[in-house]
Amino acid sequence: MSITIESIACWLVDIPTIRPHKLSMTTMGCQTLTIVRMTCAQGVGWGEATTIGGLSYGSESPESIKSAIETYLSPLLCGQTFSGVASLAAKMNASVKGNTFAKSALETAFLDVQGKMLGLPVSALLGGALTERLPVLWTLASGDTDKDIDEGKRLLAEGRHDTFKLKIGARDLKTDIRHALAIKTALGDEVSIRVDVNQAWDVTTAIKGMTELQAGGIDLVEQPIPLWDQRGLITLSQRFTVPILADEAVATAHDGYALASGGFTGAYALKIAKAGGPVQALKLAQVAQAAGIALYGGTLLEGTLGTVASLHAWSTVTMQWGTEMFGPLLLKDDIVVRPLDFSHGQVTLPSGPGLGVEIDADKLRHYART
Ligand code: MUC
Ligand code: MG
Repeated sequence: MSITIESIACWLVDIPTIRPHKLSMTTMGCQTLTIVRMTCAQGVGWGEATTIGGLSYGSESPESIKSAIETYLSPLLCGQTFSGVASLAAKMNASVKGNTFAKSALETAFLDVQGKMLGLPVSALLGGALTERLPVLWTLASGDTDKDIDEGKRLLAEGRHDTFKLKIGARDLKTDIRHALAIKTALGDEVSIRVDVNQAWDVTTAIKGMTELQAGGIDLVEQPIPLWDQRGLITLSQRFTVPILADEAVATAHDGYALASGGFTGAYALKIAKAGGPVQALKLAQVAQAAGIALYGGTLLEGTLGTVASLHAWSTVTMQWGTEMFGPLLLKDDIVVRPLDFSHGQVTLPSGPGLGVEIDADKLRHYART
């Protein structure tokens, strides 16, 4: 049952987005996927580590992820035999601090090998899927209110999504509130609208902003203040009835425990890259469940490979706030043979051993940086 890692290859894959995607800290016109192929004595597995806007979102860039893997993690792991993800994570954590994005790609690739070897989907290795179809919202983030309304109406009419997230925080508060409430009014009462501020406000601005968003019927406010301000996030969560979704503030089970024991109420956004892989992300889910905090399946706008790795994990827990695993739909192309099935506000978890994803070697070659 043990797996011996023989070699690890890594590529930076640049894929344009279907339109500019505007967040509080950057506007994306292209997404860079860091793709990993792990060759083991027992078979080959694939993983992905993806962030947003170079170093503008998190502390690892696509280039630093590749460098951490090639310079430190690959020499550490190659030639070694592991009984499972626990010993793999222990080995990585003993010699490499942080770098959870890089570790996430490697944990994913290892799970892919293990699943293929055992003839089981990765979800089965993580406890077993509760569902094969997971809810998926869409983010309206063209940077223009009218364009966002048109896009939202089109996706509703097509039946593709019924829940939307808006990216705010780049502009002044009044403009952002006008933008969010105009979209809420245009799309109607039945449609759930959430906002993600990506840490752009201070507590004073958040109190003003959340008062108006709550009165205007916004359903969820994601990471309104900086990730370091745990006390502020707890206070806001207790002051408003509109719930707070902690994202950047909760990467690991330790963060989840600190916020919950401090009195936070609301929900946690799980992301495999923040935690160091699908198994590590589920440790945060367990802390949330123990504390009565709701869950949400988060993305860093990964391609199909990273999205599917997340879906296998998310399928094993109840996501009270659904998921945002729409990354592949924001990309003009991908590096897989079969795209995911997105329809009726949901995505289907691939079946088959491992991740259940087949890599298109020609597309990988075409989009990989040289
Ligand atoms: C984030 O902060 O949640 C998820 C969806 C989206 O549009 O951006 C990401 C990042
Ligand atoms: Mg977020």
